Amino acid sequence: MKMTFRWYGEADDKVTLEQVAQIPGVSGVVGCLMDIPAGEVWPMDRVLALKSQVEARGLELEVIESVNVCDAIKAGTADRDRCIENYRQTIRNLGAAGVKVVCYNFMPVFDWVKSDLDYRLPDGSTTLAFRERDVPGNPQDLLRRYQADATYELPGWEPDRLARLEELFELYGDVDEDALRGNLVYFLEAIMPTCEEAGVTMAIHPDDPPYSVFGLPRIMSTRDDLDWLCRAVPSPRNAITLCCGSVAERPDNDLYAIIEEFASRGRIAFAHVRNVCYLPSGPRDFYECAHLSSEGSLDLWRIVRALHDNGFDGYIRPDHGRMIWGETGRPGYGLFDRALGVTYINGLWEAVSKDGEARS
Ligand code: DNO
Repeated sequence: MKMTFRWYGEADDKVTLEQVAQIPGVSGVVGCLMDIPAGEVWPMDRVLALKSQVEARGLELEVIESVNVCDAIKAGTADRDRCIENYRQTIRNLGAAGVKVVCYNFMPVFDWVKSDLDYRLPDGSTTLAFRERDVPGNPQDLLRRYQADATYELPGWEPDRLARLEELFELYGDVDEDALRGNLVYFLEAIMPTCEEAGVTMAIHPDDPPYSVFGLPRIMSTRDDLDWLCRAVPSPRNAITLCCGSVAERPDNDLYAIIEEFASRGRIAFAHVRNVCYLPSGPRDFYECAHLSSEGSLDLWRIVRALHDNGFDGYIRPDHGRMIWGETGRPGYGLFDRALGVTYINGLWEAVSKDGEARS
């Protein structure tokens, strides 16, 4: 297991590489090039510049989150083959720079959806939350809310792309779940030979939340969806980002069983480890609490044990943190609470590994 920390780049992150390097037990950053539009090639010189910046701090750049898949590929429009060719070139460039895992998602139009970016907890910290009754019926309203709240561009909510929201919804007009599945398989089959040559594993992020929002199809929400994907494209380069929060946002998903199954099948390349706290206001309502089990609804010890005991040897990162100790920045991605998350997860990992050794 390698512990990593998501970092958006010098121009896009308040957190510095020096700060990341000072968190104990972090081997590398999960990097990205925020300014390259989905569908375009990540130029080799930019990738190498990022790599040397990260390595100069003694960190590795082995995971990228995300190389976003453009809407032409997701919706299967005439332009998709050109975009897929660009995606292939990006994979070659990343592989040549030593990147091992690329996280991506296949959610139409929006990436994650939350109703609140600064839900206030009794201790004064703020966090992301999802309260169904507070998600506006019109996605434009949600977009406006996000734009008013956020000083930093939110991942997956690129303003230039979302300025064309109506056009995007039209693009997906005829795309139902089956068509979306077909487009995902088309994309993966086209890039797998390149991934195999470049030594890069694609790790799909589950839907967040794991059900349809705004009437758009979603196909990576349940255990059966993950199983379907692994069978449809059997290459070991086709894998999963097991995002505990996203999976558990749907209480009928058996998170621990899903981790056990897909870790033992060798299909989890990357794990986003976090807790959520279900809210009594609705069956799907929750907020993102501190990582500690006692703070929320998930058992982080069981999560870490399920990964460890089923042979997981990929990358972990702590997931969204609260804003604590007066910190401001990109919602979910401050330094302090995520650093606490790293330390806690590393502690659990040490405990389960040493327990395992002591037993054997
Ligand atoms: C949110 C993240 C997602 C994730 C993408 C992967 O904070 O978990 O934006 O990075 O879905 O493509």
